[in-house]
Amino acid sequence: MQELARRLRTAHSVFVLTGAGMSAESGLPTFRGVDGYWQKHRVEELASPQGFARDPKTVWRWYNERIHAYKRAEPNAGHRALTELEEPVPEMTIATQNVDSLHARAGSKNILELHGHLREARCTGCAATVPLDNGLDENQIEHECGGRFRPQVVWFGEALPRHVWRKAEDAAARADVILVIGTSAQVYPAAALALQNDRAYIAEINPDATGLSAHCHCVIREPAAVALPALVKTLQSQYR
Ligand code: BV8
Repeated sequence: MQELARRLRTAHSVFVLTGAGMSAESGLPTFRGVDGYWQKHRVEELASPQGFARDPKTVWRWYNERIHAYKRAEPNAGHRALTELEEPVPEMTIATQNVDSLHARAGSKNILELHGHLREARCTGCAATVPLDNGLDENQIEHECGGRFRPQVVWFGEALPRHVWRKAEDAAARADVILVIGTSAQVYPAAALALQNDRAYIAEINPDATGLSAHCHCVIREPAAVALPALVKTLQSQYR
Protein backbone atom coordinates (compact mmCIF):
# COMPACT_ATOMS: atom_id res chain seq x y z
CA MET A 1 0.00 0.00 0.00
CA GLN A 2 2.88 2.40 0.90
CA GLU A 3 4.65 1.61 -2.37
CA LEU A 4 1.45 2.01 -4.41
CA ALA A 5 0.71 5.34 -2.71
CA ARG A 6 4.27 6.51 -3.43
CA ARG A 7 3.85 5.61 -7.10
CA LEU A 8 0.52 7.46 -7.24
CA ARG A 9 2.06 10.51 -5.60
CA THR A 10 4.65 10.83 -8.39
CA ALA A 11 2.37 9.65 -11.23
CA HIS A 12 1.43 12.04 -14.03
CA SER A 13 -1.13 9.66 -15.57
CA VAL A 14 -3.23 6.92 -13.89
CA PHE A 15 -5.44 4.35 -15.65
CA VAL A 16 -8.13 2.47 -13.69
CA LEU A 17 -9.89 -0.66 -15.05
CA THR A 18 -12.96 -1.69 -13.02
CA GLY A 19 -15.39 -4.60 -13.09
CA ALA A 20 -18.44 -5.89 -11.23
CA GLY A 21 -16.48 -6.32 -7.98
CA MET A 22 -16.25 -2.52 -7.75
CA SER A 23 -20.02 -2.43 -7.21
CA ALA A 24 -20.33 -5.54 -5.03
CA GLU A 25 -20.35 -3.46 -1.83
CA SER A 26 -23.19 -1.40 -3.29
CA GLY A 27 -25.24 -4.60 -3.04
CA LEU A 28 -25.03 -5.51 -6.75
CA PRO A 29 -24.28 -9.15 -7.68
CA THR A 30 -21.13 -9.75 -9.75
CA PHE A 31 -21.38 -11.80 -12.96
CA ARG A 32 -19.45 -14.64 -11.45
CA GLY A 33 -21.36 -14.00 -8.19
CA VAL A 34 -24.55 -15.24 -9.91
CA ASP A 35 -22.40 -18.11 -11.12
CA GLY A 36 -22.87 -16.86 -14.68
CA TYR A 37 -26.63 -17.55 -14.58
CA TRP A 38 -29.83 -15.46 -14.21
CA GLN A 39 -32.95 -17.55 -13.65
CA LYS A 40 -31.46 -20.59 -15.43
CA HIS A 41 -30.29 -18.40 -18.37
CA ARG A 42 -26.54 -18.11 -19.01
CA VAL A 43 -25.71 -14.37 -18.85
CA GLU A 44 -23.48 -14.69 -21.91
CA GLU A 45 -26.60 -15.83 -23.79
CA LEU A 46 -28.87 -13.10 -22.46
CA ALA A 47 -26.20 -10.49 -23.19
CA SER A 48 -25.97 -11.41 -26.89
CA PRO A 49 -27.69 -10.40 -30.16
CA GLN A 50 -28.73 -14.04 -30.64
CA GLY A 51 -30.31 -14.19 -27.16
CA PHE A 52 -32.20 -10.96 -27.84
CA ALA A 53 -33.40 -12.10 -31.27
CA ARG A 54 -34.56 -15.42 -29.77
CA ASP A 55 -36.38 -14.01 -26.71
CA PRO A 56 -36.41 -10.20 -26.36
CA LYS A 57 -38.98 -10.25 -23.53
CA THR A 58 -36.78 -12.39 -21.26
CA VAL A 59 -33.74 -10.25 -22.05
CA TRP A 60 -35.69 -7.11 -21.12
CA ARG A 61 -36.96 -8.72 -17.92
CA TRP A 62 -33.28 -9.26 -16.97
CA TYR A 63 -32.27 -5.70 -17.85
CA ASN A 64 -35.31 -4.18 -16.14
CA GLU A 65 -34.38 -6.06 -12.96
CA ARG A 66 -30.82 -4.72 -13.18
CA ILE A 67 -32.00 -1.16 -13.97
CA HIS A 68 -34.16 -1.14 -10.84
CA ALA A 69 -31.32 -2.64 -8.75
CA TYR A 70 -28.88 0.02 -10.03
CA LYS A 71 -31.38 2.77 -9.21
CA ARG A 72 -31.73 1.51 -5.62
CA ALA A 73 -27.95 1.12 -5.25
CA GLU A 74 -25.63 3.88 -4.01
CA PRO A 75 -21.96 4.42 -4.92
CA ASN A 76 -19.81 2.83 -2.16
CA ALA A 77 -16.71 4.04 -0.31
CA GLY A 78 -14.58 2.57 -3.12
CA HIS A 79 -16.30 4.65 -5.83
CA ARG A 80 -16.01 7.74 -3.63
CA ALA A 81 -12.32 7.12 -2.85
CA LEU A 82 -11.57 7.03 -6.60
CA THR A 83 -13.04 10.54 -6.92
CA GLU A 84 -10.63 11.68 -4.15
CA LEU A 85 -7.70 9.95 -5.88
CA GLU A 86 -8.51 12.02 -9.00
CA GLU A 87 -7.63 15.27 -7.16
CA PRO A 88 -3.83 15.01 -6.72
CA VAL A 89 -3.23 13.15 -10.02
CA PRO A 90 -2.82 15.35 -13.16
CA GLU A 91 -4.65 12.76 -15.32
CA MET A 92 -6.84 9.82 -14.27
CA THR A 93 -9.01 7.72 -16.58
CA ILE A 94 -11.56 5.20 -15.28
CA ALA A 95 -12.39 2.54 -17.89
CA THR A 96 -15.28 0.50 -16.53
CA GLN A 97 -16.89 -2.72 -17.71
CA ASN A 98 -19.87 -1.89 -15.50
CA VAL A 99 -23.09 -0.51 -16.97
CA ASP A 100 -24.44 0.67 -13.58
CA SER A 101 -23.34 4.37 -13.86
CA LEU A 102 -22.10 4.29 -10.22
CA HIS A 103 -18.72 5.89 -11.00
CA ALA A 104 -20.55 8.86 -12.55
CA ARG A 105 -22.98 9.03 -9.61
CA ALA A 106 -19.99 9.10 -7.24
CA GLY A 107 -18.73 12.20 -9.10
CA SER A 108 -15.81 10.75 -11.04
CA LYS A 109 -15.02 12.91 -14.06
CA ASN A 110 -13.10 11.02 -16.73
CA ILE A 111 -15.06 7.76 -17.23
CA LEU A 112 -15.01 5.46 -20.27
CA GLU A 113 -17.96 3.03 -20.35
CA LEU A 114 -16.34 0.17 -22.28
CA HIS A 115 -19.50 -1.94 -22.37
CA GLY A 116 -22.07 0.86 -22.63
CA HIS A 117 -24.74 1.88 -20.11
CA LEU A 118 -28.40 1.37 -19.18
CA ARG A 119 -29.55 5.02 -19.24
CA GLU A 120 -31.31 4.65 -22.61
CA ALA A 121 -32.42 2.13 -25.23
CA ARG A 122 -31.81 2.33 -29.00
CA CYS A 123 -33.97 1.05 -31.86
CA THR A 124 -32.25 -1.61 -33.99
CA GLY A 125 -34.15 -0.26 -37.02
CA CYS A 126 -33.94 3.55 -36.99
CA ALA A 127 -31.54 4.15 -34.02
CA ALA A 128 -34.21 6.22 -32.21
CA THR A 129 -33.47 6.32 -28.48
CA VAL A 130 -35.73 6.32 -25.40
CA PRO A 131 -34.68 7.02 -21.77
CA LEU A 132 -34.68 4.02 -19.41
CA ASP A 133 -35.52 5.74 -16.11
CA ASN A 134 -37.85 2.88 -15.14
CA GLY A 135 -36.76 0.23 -17.62
CA LEU A 136 -38.81 -0.71 -20.70
CA ASP A 137 -42.30 -2.25 -20.75
CA GLU A 138 -42.75 -5.39 -22.84
CA ASN A 139 -45.21 -3.60 -25.14
CA GLN A 140 -42.60 -0.93 -25.93
CA ILE A 141 -39.98 -3.39 -27.34
CA GLU A 142 -41.32 -3.42 -30.91
CA HIS A 143 -40.87 -0.02 -32.60
CA GLU A 144 -43.26 1.38 -35.28
CA CYS A 145 -40.34 1.36 -37.77
CA GLY A 146 -40.20 -2.44 -37.46
CA GLY A 147 -37.08 -2.37 -35.33
CA ARG A 148 -36.75 -3.33 -31.66
CA PHE A 149 -35.51 -1.26 -28.74
CA ARG A 150 -32.38 -2.76 -27.17
CA PRO A 151 -30.24 -1.49 -24.23
CA GLN A 152 -27.21 0.66 -25.16
CA VAL A 153 -24.79 -2.00 -23.92
CA VAL A 154 -22.12 -4.03 -25.76
CA TRP A 155 -23.22 -7.64 -26.07
CA PHE A 156 -20.92 -10.66 -26.45
CA GLY A 157 -19.78 -10.88 -30.07
CA GLU A 158 -20.24 -7.14 -30.57
CA ALA A 159 -17.44 -4.61 -30.98
CA LEU A 160 -16.83 -2.02 -28.26
CA PRO A 161 -17.62 1.61 -29.23
CA ARG A 162 -14.63 2.55 -31.42
CA HIS A 163 -14.03 6.04 -29.91
CA VAL A 164 -14.33 4.73 -26.35
CA TRP A 165 -11.96 1.85 -27.10
CA ARG A 166 -9.42 4.15 -28.77
CA LYS A 167 -9.45 6.53 -25.78
CA ALA A 168 -9.02 3.61 -23.37
CA GLU A 169 -6.11 2.17 -25.31
CA ASP A 170 -4.38 5.58 -25.43
CA ALA A 171 -4.95 6.28 -21.72
CA ALA A 172 -3.65 2.81 -20.74
CA ALA A 173 -0.57 3.28 -22.94
CA ARG A 174 0.19 6.70 -21.31
CA ALA A 175 -0.29 5.52 -17.72
CA ASP A 176 2.45 5.51 -15.06
CA VAL A 177 0.18 3.52 -12.75
CA ILE A 178 -2.58 1.05 -13.72
CA LEU A 179 -5.16 0.02 -11.08
CA VAL A 180 -7.18 -3.14 -11.81
CA ILE A 181 -10.17 -3.24 -9.45
CA GLY A 182 -12.89 -5.87 -9.02
CA THR A 183 -12.59 -7.69 -12.32
CA SER A 184 -11.97 -11.41 -12.97
CA ALA A 185 -10.28 -10.27 -16.22
CA GLN A 186 -11.98 -13.01 -18.24
CA VAL A 187 -13.73 -10.77 -20.76
CA TYR A 188 -11.80 -9.43 -23.76
CA PRO A 189 -10.71 -7.08 -25.12
CA ALA A 190 -11.30 -5.12 -21.84
CA ALA A 191 -8.91 -7.28 -19.78
CA ALA A 192 -6.11 -6.69 -22.30
CA LEU A 193 -6.11 -2.96 -21.46
CA ALA A 194 -4.14 -3.66 -18.28
CA LEU A 195 -1.35 -5.20 -20.34
CA GLN A 196 -1.02 -2.35 -22.86
CA ASN A 197 2.13 -0.82 -21.43
CA ASP A 198 5.10 -2.53 -19.78
CA ARG A 199 6.35 0.78 -18.35
CA ALA A 200 3.44 1.13 -15.90
CA TYR A 201 3.28 -0.01 -12.28
CA ILE A 202 0.28 -2.38 -12.20
CA ALA A 203 -1.68 -2.96 -8.99
CA GLU A 204 -4.67 -5.28 -8.50
CA ILE A 205 -7.35 -4.77 -5.84
CA ASN A 206 -9.43 -7.95 -5.55
CA PRO A 207 -10.07 -10.41 -2.71
CA ASP A 208 -9.34 -13.22 -5.17
CA ALA A 209 -6.64 -13.94 -7.72
CA THR A 210 -7.47 -13.25 -11.37
CA GLY A 211 -6.09 -13.84 -14.83
CA LEU A 212 -4.07 -10.63 -14.44
CA SER A 213 -2.55 -11.24 -10.98
CA ALA A 214 0.68 -12.71 -12.39
CA HIS A 215 1.25 -9.50 -14.40
CA CYS A 216 0.84 -7.20 -11.39
CA HIS A 217 3.63 -5.54 -9.38
CA CYS A 218 1.33 -5.32 -6.37
CA VAL A 219 -1.82 -7.23 -5.34
CA ILE A 220 -4.11 -6.09 -2.52
CA ARG A 221 -6.42 -8.94 -1.52
CA GLU A 222 -9.11 -6.75 0.01
CA PRO A 223 -12.56 -5.53 -1.05
CA ALA A 224 -12.52 -2.28 -3.07
CA ALA A 225 -14.52 -0.28 -0.50
CA VAL A 226 -11.87 -1.15 2.13
CA ALA A 227 -8.66 -0.93 0.12
CA LEU A 228 -9.37 2.32 -1.80
CA PRO A 229 -10.22 4.53 1.23
CA ALA A 230 -7.10 3.08 2.94
CA LEU A 231 -5.07 3.99 -0.14
CA VAL A 232 -6.37 7.58 -0.05
CA LYS A 233 -5.44 7.81 3.66
CA THR A 234 -1.94 6.44 2.99
CA LEU A 235 -1.50 8.91 0.13
CA GLN A 236 -2.65 11.83 2.32
CA SER A 237 -0.30 10.72 5.15
CA GLN A 238 2.63 10.76 2.70
CA TYR A 239 1.84 14.37 1.70
CA ARG A 240 2.08 15.57 5.32
C1 BV8 B 1 -15.88 -8.87 -29.10
C2 BV8 B 1 -22.30 -5.56 -21.07
C3 BV8 B 1 -15.45 -8.95 -31.41
C4 BV8 B 1 -23.63 -6.23 -21.12
C5 BV8 B 1 -20.52 -7.26 -21.15
C6 BV8 B 1 -10.28 -13.40 -26.54
C7 BV8 B 1 -10.21 -14.53 -25.80
C8 BV8 B 1 -11.41 -15.19 -25.41
C9 BV8 B 1 -12.67 -14.71 -25.76
C10 BV8 B 1 -12.73 -13.59 -26.50
C11 BV8 B 1 -11.56 -12.94 -26.90
N1 BV8 B 1 -11.93 -11.86 -27.60
C12 BV8 B 1 -13.30 -11.80 -27.67
C13 BV8 B 1 -13.80 -12.85 -27.00
C14 BV8 B 1 -15.22 -13.13 -26.83
C15 BV8 B 1 -15.86 -12.36 -25.68
C16 BV8 B 1 -15.25 -12.78 -24.37
O1 BV8 B 1 -14.40 -12.12 -23.82
N2 BV8 B 1 -15.78 -13.90 -23.85
C17 BV8 B 1 -15.32 -14.37 -22.53
C18 BV8 B 1 -16.55 -14.77 -21.72
C19 BV8 B 1 -14.36 -15.51 -22.67
N3 BV8 B 1 -15.72 -10.93 -25.86
C20 BV8 B 1 -16.67 -10.30 -26.60
O2 BV8 B 1 -17.61 -10.86 -27.14
C21 BV8 B 1 -16.49 -8.80 -26.77
N4 BV8 B 1 -16.71 -8.43 -28.14
O3 BV8 B 1 -14.89 -9.52 -28.88
O4 BV8 B 1 -16.28 -8.48 -30.35
C22 BV8 B 1 -15.77 -8.10 -32.53
C23 BV8 B 1 -14.79 -7.25 -32.98
C24 BV8 B 1 -15.06 -6.46 -34.09
C25 BV8 B 1 -16.33 -6.56 -34.72
C26 BV8 B 1 -17.30 -7.41 -34.21
C27 BV8 B 1 -17.03 -8.18 -33.07
C28 BV8 B 1 -17.58 -8.01 -25.97
C29 BV8 B 1 -17.53 -8.34 -24.54
C30 BV8 B 1 -18.50 -7.42 -23.75
C31 BV8 B 1 -19.75 -8.16 -23.32
N5 BV8 B 1 -20.59 -7.31 -22.47
N6 BV8 B 1 -21.30 -6.42 -20.41
C32 BV8 B 1 -24.23 -6.44 -19.77
O5 BV8 B 1 -23.63 -6.03 -18.76
O6 BV8 B 1 -25.33 -6.99 -19.74
S1 BV8 B 1 -19.37 -8.27 -20.35
C33 BV8 B 1 -19.81 -8.25 -18.65
O7 BV8 B 1 -19.22 -9.40 -18.11
C34 BV8 B 1 -19.28 -7.12 -17.84
O8 BV8 B 1 -19.31 -5.89 -18.53
C35 BV8 B 1 -17.85 -7.57 -17.56
O9 BV8 B 1 -17.01 -7.26 -18.64
C36 BV8 B 1 -17.99 -9.07 -17.51
C37 BV8 B 1 -18.00 -9.55 -16.10
O10 BV8 B 1 -16.68 -9.53 -15.68
P1 BV8 B 1 -16.28 -8.77 -14.31
O11 BV8 B 1 -16.79 -7.39 -14.33
O12 BV8 B 1 -14.83 -8.98 -14.12
O13 BV8 B 1 -17.14 -9.52 -13.19
P2 BV8 B 1 -16.94 -11.01 -12.64
O14 BV8 B 1 -18.20 -11.33 -11.95
O15 BV8 B 1 -16.41 -11.90 -13.71
O16 BV8 B 1 -15.75 -10.86 -11.55
C38 BV8 B 1 -15.94 -10.05 -10.43
C39 BV8 B 1 -14.57 -9.94 -9.76
O17 BV8 B 1 -14.71 -9.05 -8.66
C40 BV8 B 1 -14.04 -11.26 -9.24
O18 BV8 B 1 -12.67 -11.37 -9.57
C41 BV8 B 1 -14.21 -11.12 -7.71
O19 BV8 B 1 -13.18 -11.78 -7.00
C42 BV8 B 1 -14.09 -9.62 -7.53
N7 BV8 B 1 -14.77 -9.06 -6.36
C43 BV8 B 1 -15.89 -9.52 -5.74
N8 BV8 B 1 -16.22 -8.68 -4.70
C44 BV8 B 1 -15.28 -7.68 -4.70
C45 BV8 B 1 -14.37 -7.92 -5.76
N9 BV8 B 1 -13.32 -7.11 -6.03
C46 BV8 B 1 -13.16 -6.01 -5.22
N10 BV8 B 1 -14.02 -5.71 -4.19
C47 BV8 B 1 -15.06 -6.52 -3.90
N11 BV8 B 1 -15.88 -6.23 -2.88
